[in-house]
Amino acid sequence: MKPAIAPIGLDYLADALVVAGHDVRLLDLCFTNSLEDDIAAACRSFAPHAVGLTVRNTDDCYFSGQAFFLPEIKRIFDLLRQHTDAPVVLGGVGFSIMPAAVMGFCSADFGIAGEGEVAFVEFLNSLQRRRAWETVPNLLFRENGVVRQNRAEPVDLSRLPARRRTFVDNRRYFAAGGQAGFESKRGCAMPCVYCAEPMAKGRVTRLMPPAAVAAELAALVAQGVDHFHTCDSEFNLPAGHAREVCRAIIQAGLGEKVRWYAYCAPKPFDGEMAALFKRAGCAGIDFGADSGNDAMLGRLGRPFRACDLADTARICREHGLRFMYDLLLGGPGETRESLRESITLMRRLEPDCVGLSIGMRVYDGTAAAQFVRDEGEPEASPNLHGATRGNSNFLKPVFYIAPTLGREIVAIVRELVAGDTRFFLPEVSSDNANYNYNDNTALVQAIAAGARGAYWDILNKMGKPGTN
Ligand code: B12
Repeated sequence: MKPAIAPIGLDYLADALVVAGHDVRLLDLCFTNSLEDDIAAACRSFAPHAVGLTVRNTDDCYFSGQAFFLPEIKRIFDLLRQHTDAPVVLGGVGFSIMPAAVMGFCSADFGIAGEGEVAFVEFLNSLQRRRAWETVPNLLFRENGVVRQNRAEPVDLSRLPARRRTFVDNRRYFAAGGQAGFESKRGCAMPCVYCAEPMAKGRVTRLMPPAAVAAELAALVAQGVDHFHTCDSEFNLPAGHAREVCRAIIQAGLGEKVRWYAYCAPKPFDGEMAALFKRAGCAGIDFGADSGNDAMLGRLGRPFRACDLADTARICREHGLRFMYDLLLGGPGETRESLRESITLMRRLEPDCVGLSIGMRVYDGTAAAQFVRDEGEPEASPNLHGATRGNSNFLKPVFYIAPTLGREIVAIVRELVAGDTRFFLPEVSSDNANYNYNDNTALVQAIAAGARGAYWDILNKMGKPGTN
């Protein structure tokens, strides 16, 4: 994927494994020239007792891209199998959204769904001591050919070892990707009907101690990295913790040294929070707005309304925070009128830019998947687009678009946007300056030339949104 995003899941995992006494090597295939050579060399020189393989993304979740990455990941998995007899364990957020289906696709024997810090250590310990692994939390394994999944055990983040973040070459990723990630919590209890994150991260929110978040940022600053993006589902939920994290960053003297961007829910958000964000180095916010139509917001399970979006715009402007809205267009009940309402509201609120995602990526286990199945046989549904055949578990990218709009939605949205350059249109342009952050040439070039920060802000400053 380009720009290259550092695999912080592996950085965190490696720290936990080392503290537990394991000898760890990271084989980072992101910048490889030959998968086969690098895998063969690593298996030969290190001779691992186990291999963990992270699956961050199964696909790009982008209607006009529909890139599906699992075939390439399966190739990596197969190469590992060729070069080592050690068990290969799948993990990562993409894996954790649909663990049994990804295990099936890769013909894998083991997987760990959700957080790896405790479960992977327990799995390795049981291998080492030749104990049975059947009780390891979060583990998926095969029994008589059938995939079994153990209970999930949420990790108490305050008990994790300090995050030193030294396994990944964060400096190199920063040069190629223009930002690094950090987490302040895990889990999301929001009821958004389409979202897979509660399945992958759990519905119970668990918090990192604020001082530990600041210490992690300081460790990255020492590595020459000073632009960040939050890796929480929503940074401002719960609001009290977001404030505490900001205070810890300020107290650590980092507020002037770092610039960070956050995914935030439009509510709760107030002037006090915005002021703290700003003092702690926040450079911009991406609000998951989804729609400007209240009925659509209700159907999507969002607990705020269009008037709350107006508040976020005013507050961000008052506090000098750059901001954007992400819209998810085409969900159940969407009409030309609700589309018009959303685009008109965006124009009126004048954010720095607006991201347009067309079609709702359907994930098994979500309320949206249930809704799609209730409408009838998914394979025969005229409202599903993308991989509709032989994809009953929705593993391959498949998108729902409301029946009154269908594929015409792209043209309708383009017409409504009417050349307003603040909008990222949902299509791919000739120089690839689009809202898909996968394989985005314009972004890669801008970062190589020194641009840093959230991708929407980099594209925005280049004057790229909506130019296609
Ligand atoms: C922040 C974020 C971004 C930021 C990244 C900023 C940064 N510098 O890191 C930005 C905005 C750039 C981004 C972009 C994209 N993103 Co994004 N992103 C996220 C988000 C919110 C956090 C990811 C993260 O780092 N989490 C924190 C780490 C610590 O967690 P983790 O990786 O899951 O690792 C833990 C476990 O999974 C496990 N684990 C991990 N690896 C392994 C390996 C083994 C062996 C084991 C045992 C365990 C294990 O242990 C780790 C520690 O507990 C996730 C959703 C989420 N809540 O996680 C979406 C998410 C990963 N993104 C997603 C997508 C689709 C994208 C894009 C492709 C979108 C697009 N088309 O533009 C791009 C890709 C960009 C690129 N070039 O790589 C999807 C992937 C869905 C899927 N089906 O694969 C997600 C899940 C969002 C969603 N709900 O749809 N993203």
